[in-house]
Amino acid sequence: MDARTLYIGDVHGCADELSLMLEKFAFVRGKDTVYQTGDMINKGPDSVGALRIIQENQIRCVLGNHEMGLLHCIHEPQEKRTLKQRHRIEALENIDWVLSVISQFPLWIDTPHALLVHAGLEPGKKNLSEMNPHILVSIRTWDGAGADLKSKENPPWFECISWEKPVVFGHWAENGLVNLPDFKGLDTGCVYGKALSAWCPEEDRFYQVPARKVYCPI
Ligand SMILES: [Mn+2]
Repeated sequence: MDARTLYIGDVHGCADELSLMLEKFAFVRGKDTVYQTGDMINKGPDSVGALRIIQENQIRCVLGNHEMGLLHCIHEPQEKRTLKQRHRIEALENIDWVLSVISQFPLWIDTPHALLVHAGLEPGKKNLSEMNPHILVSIRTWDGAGADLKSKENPPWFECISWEKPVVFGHWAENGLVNLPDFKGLDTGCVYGKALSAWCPEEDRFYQVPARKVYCPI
């Protein structure tokens, strides 16, 4: 079989499902190329285990809002962290190693078949380097200004921009799988008990692994 590519959606510590996904795809290490949409950590059962799988298999991830949030709050004085932030940091054994891994994640990866970004692109901008990093990791809908990134009153961001190649993204579990010719949305809420999803461009096929359980309430 020829070398293939796989883009995997938001993992949130669902290490078992990530392993099963590589099996289901029949991933060949050193031959196939695997990318991931970011939000590898938090909410789920085994963020460190999931990151180990990423490293062992040379999977390339982009930065999600959860990685960006951790990298930001780790530099804040302890007393400035919220209770939720403190709990999430405590849940990550081997925090220094986690930080060293996620600090390598870029905001986007321009891959041969698609542009990979965590949440989406900023409408109205032509160059990625001009786009607001907060928007790249957080956008769901577009209000015309970027003040509100999730109101359902506004259209999805991908109805407000065109790009020269398909865009692969995650971050919007509630919206589920997006399968438009130019936009592939892969967050299908594995950590909420739904499924881990992935897309192979050579086959134009989706792969899914059902969640073993509800790890986190919606
Ligand atoms: Mn996210």
